[in-house]
Parts: sequence; C-alpha cells; structure tokens
Amino acid sequence: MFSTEDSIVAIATPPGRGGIGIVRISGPSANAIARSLLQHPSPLRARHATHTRVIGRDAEAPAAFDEVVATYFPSPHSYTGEDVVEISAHGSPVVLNAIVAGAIAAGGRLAAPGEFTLRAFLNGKRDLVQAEAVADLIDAVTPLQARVAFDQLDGTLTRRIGEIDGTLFHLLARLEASLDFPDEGYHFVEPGAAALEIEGVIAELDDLLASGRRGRLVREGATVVVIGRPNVGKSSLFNRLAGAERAIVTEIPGTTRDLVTERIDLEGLAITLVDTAGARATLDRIEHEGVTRAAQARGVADLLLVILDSSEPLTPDDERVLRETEGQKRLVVANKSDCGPAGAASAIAVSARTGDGVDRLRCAIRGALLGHETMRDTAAITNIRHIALLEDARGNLDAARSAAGDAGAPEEFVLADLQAARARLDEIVGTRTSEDVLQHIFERFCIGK
Ligand SMILES: Nc1nc2c(ncn2[C@@H]2O[C@H](COP(=O)(O)OP(=O)(O)OP(=O)(O)O)[C@@H](O)[C@H]2O)c(=O)[nH]1
Ligand SMILES: [Mg+2]
Repeated sequence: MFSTEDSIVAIATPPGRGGIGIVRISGPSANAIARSLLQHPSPLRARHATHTRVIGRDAEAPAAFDEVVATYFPSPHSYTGEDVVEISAHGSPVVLNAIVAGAIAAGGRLAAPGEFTLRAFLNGKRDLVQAEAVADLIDAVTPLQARVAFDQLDGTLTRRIGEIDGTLFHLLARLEASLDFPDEGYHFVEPGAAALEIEGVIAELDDLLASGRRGRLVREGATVVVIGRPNVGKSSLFNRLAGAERAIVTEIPGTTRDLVTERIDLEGLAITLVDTAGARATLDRIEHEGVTRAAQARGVADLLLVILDSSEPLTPDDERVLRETEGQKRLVVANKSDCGPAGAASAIAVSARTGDGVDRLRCAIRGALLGHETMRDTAAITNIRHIALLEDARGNLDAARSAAGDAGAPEEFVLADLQAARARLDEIVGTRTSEDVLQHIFERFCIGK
C-alpha cells in the first residue's frame, strides 16, 4: 500500500503568494525529473544551491518562466532519506503549479498529504513519535506548543521510551535464561526481585502518564466557559481576556443571547474562551435558547469561570449557578471590584472595567488547568495515541507484577505480559504499527509535508 518506488512532488510552502515558494521532489528519479525542468547544463551538485531557470515543457520552444534556486540532496542525506530536489522559485501559485505539472509530466506523482514525512518514517529517518511531532510543530499556535512539539521531534520522548524498553528487555532476557536453564537450580532473577523491577517500570510509566494530562492541554488547548446570572459583567470580562471588544456589553440584563467564542493565548496555553447568556428563567424565546446553549457549553468546559457581581448581594440566580457548578472545575470570580467590597473570600476579585485583578485571574486560569509547576522538561507526552498505548502497557505490567509476585503462577505468564508491554511501546515509536494506523496519522498532514 505504501509504495516508495515512484517519485513524488508537491508544493511545500503554504498556499497563496509569497516571496519564495518551494516545490519538493522526492524519490528515485527526483534528480532526473528536476533536470528535465531546469535550464542547467551540468548535473546538480549535491547540497549546493544552484541558481538556474525553470523551463516550460513545450518541446518546440522550451521557454524559461522563472529564476530558481535548486538544491539536490542525494539519498540518504535528505528529509525523506531518498533523493530529494527542492526548487525555490518566486512564490507565485502559477509558477509553482507549472513546476509541479512539469514534474508530473516528467514521471512524478502528486504527493498525498504527509507523504514526505511518511517516507522519512518508512526509510528510518524518523520514528513515528518524531513524525507525529512534525505535524504538531507545524500546527502549533502557541510558543509553548511549538517547544513541546520540537522536544518530541528532537527525540526526548523516544529516548525516554527507549530507556523503559531497555529495562524491560534486560529483565525479559534474565527471566528467559532462568526458564532455559531450570536444572541448574539457579535463578538469573528471583521472582521477588522481578516483581520489584516491574514495579519500578510501572512508576516510570505513571510519571510519563501524569505528564500526559498536562501535555494534552498544551497540545489541544482548553475550553474555558464564562457563566453567571445576567448583568454581572461576563461579556465585559470576556472582552478583557480576549483583548478585543468581541461581545456586546450593555447595562440591560439579558444582552448576550448566543455563545461568543474567541481563541486566546494564555501564557502559552491555547484557550477557547466562551461567553454565554446570563442564567435566569425567562419567557423571551431568544434568550431562553441562549440560556439552553449556555448550559450545553458548561457541559463541555474544561474550566468554568463563575462570575458574581460584588456590587450587589448574591441573588437566588447566583446561588443556583454556584450550587449547580459545585462538582465542576471552576473559578469563582467577583467582578466589579471597583464599586463594591470583595465578595466571598475564595472568589477572585476583578474589575472588567478597570482591568484590576485580571492578571491574577489569568494566572489562576492557567494554574487551575495545568497546576502551578512550569512546563519545562516535563511535558514529554501530549498525544492521545501515545497515552492510550502507555496505559495498555501499564495494564500488561500490572498483570506481570501480579504473576511475578505469585509463587504459583508459571514464569511464562510473566514473560508473556512483559512481551505484550514491550509490543505497546514498540507501537508508540512505530517499530510495529499497522498500515491503517499509519494512514490515519499521516492523513492529518497537509500536502507537501
Ligand atoms: N463598575 C463596573 N461595571 C461593570 C464591570 N463589568 C461590567 N460592568 C457593567 O455591567 C453591565 C453589564 O455588563 P455585561 O458585560 O454586559 O454583563 P453580562 O454578564 O455579559 O450580561 P448579560 O449578557 O446580560 O448576561 C454593563 O453596564 C457594564 O458596563 C466592572 O468591572 N465594574
Ligand atoms: Mg453578556
């Protein structure tokens, strides 16, 4: 299914116009295809920028249509591990499409999404974790997301998993030796010691999994929903946090009737902030629909901001909102601190009008979502596929530990469970991953990557 026999071509730069656009060609005939497009008399020098021109494919009168710089990366020292030629032309879609069309006419095939990175994986240039990190790095919307993705691209997670796998391998080897030489009356590893070692590996997996929840927040972002009774200043605070006058603010209770969303970067966290209609019983059909939508938004929130108005006593509507959200992750915010005494001691006092306390609120949001440690050197794992496989491996190790601690259980049981755990780890880095999983992973990429 994944053929690497042919040569693939695609525009590697984003769609649209720009100063420079790059067409990438990879595969056994990349060099020949490129040369048929270029007006360059001698062969391209490896890893040298060659200034030349691209020519049209009209055999009668092949006219040059742009000045380009072509770079030839012979296999295996290229992104994909194959022969690669990159042609940097002016960033005109017309020019770039003409180069791609010329490459296809010369025997190339248009690359599928992610196919360059897939080939890099298939040729052993990158493991699966690193290939997935390429997509994450390209998709990153905050600097923190980019840094975590680059860490994985750099191999941090791969090394960590390699170490864990190494420990398991060492243990397996000794257990097998004990099985192979039972008559010598000599255990290469005592069952009790094996259980302890497995325990240690479980602790490492737990450590990694604990970073996963926070890592996922960094990678996928979080939804923060602003709720409260009408007129407490939800939309005003929403606008403050968004840094733009997105939602309509008036002194009339019931102003907001729909969900208003805005993506914000909150100290590196990608947050989808949602403003909602004020919670109250209403006969107005439009407002009623807004209140229903607000309730739905509550259901999908990673964090709720429950807004109170510190210039007024709590109303029954406030009390109902507080009661209903008790079990959910929330921050209680006392707004309008500029014109009232601070409300409940546990509430965060802010003023959407003056901006007072808003920085503290930002910190509190980040803290509520991530915990207060910094992300440095910790978020090794962000991807739900990795998390699921690590959890499976942990399950296998649990079983292995029980079997190792149970004098009656045959050692083969321990071996089988340890092998199953290693297989899960292999799947993460891609040493044994089925084709449909690969297909699914690389479909996420865009063409040219
Ligand atoms: N003094 C003061 N007034 C505020 C503050 N925040 C909002 N207001 C005022 O409170 C009124 C209501 O503000 P909104 O932001 O529309 O309130 P809301 O909670 O979105 O109201 P609904 O959309 O009706 O549910 C407006 O007149 C705002 O100017 C604040 O921090 N201090
Ligand atoms: Mg509003």
